[in-house]
Amino acid sequence: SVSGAADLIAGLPADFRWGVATSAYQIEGAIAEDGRTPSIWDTYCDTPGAIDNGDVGDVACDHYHRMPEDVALIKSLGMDTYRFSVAWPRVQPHGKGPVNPAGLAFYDKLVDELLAQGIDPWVTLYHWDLPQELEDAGGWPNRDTAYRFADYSMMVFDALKDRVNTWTTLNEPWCSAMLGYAYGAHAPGRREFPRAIEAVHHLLLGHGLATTRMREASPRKLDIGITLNVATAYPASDAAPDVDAARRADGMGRRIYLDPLVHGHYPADVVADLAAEGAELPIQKGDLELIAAPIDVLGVNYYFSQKFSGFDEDGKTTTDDGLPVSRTIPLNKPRTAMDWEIVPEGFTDLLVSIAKDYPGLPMVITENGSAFEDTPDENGFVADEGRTAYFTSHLAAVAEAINQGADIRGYLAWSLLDNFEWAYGYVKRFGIVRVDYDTQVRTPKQSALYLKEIAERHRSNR
Ligand code: GBH
Repeated sequence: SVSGAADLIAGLPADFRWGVATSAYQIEGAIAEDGRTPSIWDTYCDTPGAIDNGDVGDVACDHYHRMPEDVALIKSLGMDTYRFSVAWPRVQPHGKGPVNPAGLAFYDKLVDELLAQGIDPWVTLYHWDLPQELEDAGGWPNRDTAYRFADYSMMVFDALKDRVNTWTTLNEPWCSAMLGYAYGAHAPGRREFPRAIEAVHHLLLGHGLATTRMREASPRKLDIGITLNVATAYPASDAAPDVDAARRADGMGRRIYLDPLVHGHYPADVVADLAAEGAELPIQKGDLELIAAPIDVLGVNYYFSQKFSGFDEDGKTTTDDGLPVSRTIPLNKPRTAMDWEIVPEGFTDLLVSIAKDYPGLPMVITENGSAFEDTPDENGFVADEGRTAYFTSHLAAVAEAINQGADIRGYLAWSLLDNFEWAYGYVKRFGIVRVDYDTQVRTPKQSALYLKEIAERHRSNR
């Protein structure tokens, strides 16, 4: 129900954006068409045991062939913004060298289709699908990848800058670096902690190089930024080891990105923590100036928050390796199908803390959403109460953060469609629109109708 929506939207700015987000590999399919080469995710999907159910991205939502229908769907849901990502292996198949016009043409048509429907296109240049050839050359731990990313970014930018006003360089560099190179949970599946820290720096360097070059080539004032996955790290108690565990989690999750982006230096406490683990950020002269190139918008992706303890189950504060213990403690909240706790107050606390620590940085929520076990009726309709309630409580959390002074300019729901949920395959569904993977039929869920109504009420109020 939309009762309470009036309160919710009353405090939102008049020009607040409403939209939906997706990413290329999660929806496009068509992995070998029009000159596209494999990305690290194609390779990872072929690794036995990597993806639940043995799922792969070969077809996904078949968006590559159904793009106009999907744009019409976005329009029908009353959304004014669509955030999508561009697949690097389509645009520049070898990760270096010439542009592939056939691959670029898809995004050219997508932008035109969006503009024809009155939807503002928001381009993310990198949402995790590194060309496999660049991984073979070392991937993000290799400094050269940052320069390759900037070159690729300019190919997309030059083609679309006449029509696209809002640009995100990277989606969630934490995931690329840590899930990909430290924890082996995402492509390319490596477990090499010191290399992952090198990846962190090279991702940020790639962002800085691309931002600087795009800015120089901007035909007019464009909004350029980066999207981070960030959360609130609560200490389990006031005890010093718990407070320190929360500090370390916040350092590796939030400040290691935002401090260099906004203040031009890495946080000293995080650098010291990394040194204790035998890892170092491979900073060269001039890197930090590039990374701190001014951005116009910070994209915030929020799913949940966690509580951290510095004590293990036996009350010890040091591991066998001599490192401080870091353990997550349940907040005892209801959970989604991802087993993630539902923590809307962590969203408010996060947004308020960013506004305080990094003043003057406008934010847009570039992803927020949840997976639940969906049960379609005979028409494919899903009355997704859980997902709808999640949107309500998290929109209220955004409104509360604005009320407390945070500068938040919009909200993009994750995701338009059920899609390839990375290592979880197709089992976990984040869509506000159901996808029947046998027929590719799309059916808006209750949560989509709810967001549509909220957006329309907000628009008619202004
Ligand atoms: C987003 O990532 C992605 O941008 C999007 O593609 C994806 O579909 C969506 O979320 C839903 O998963 O327990 O150590 O992993 C969010 C990734 C998930 C990263 C939660 C941080 C918690 C820490 N985030 N994760 S850990």
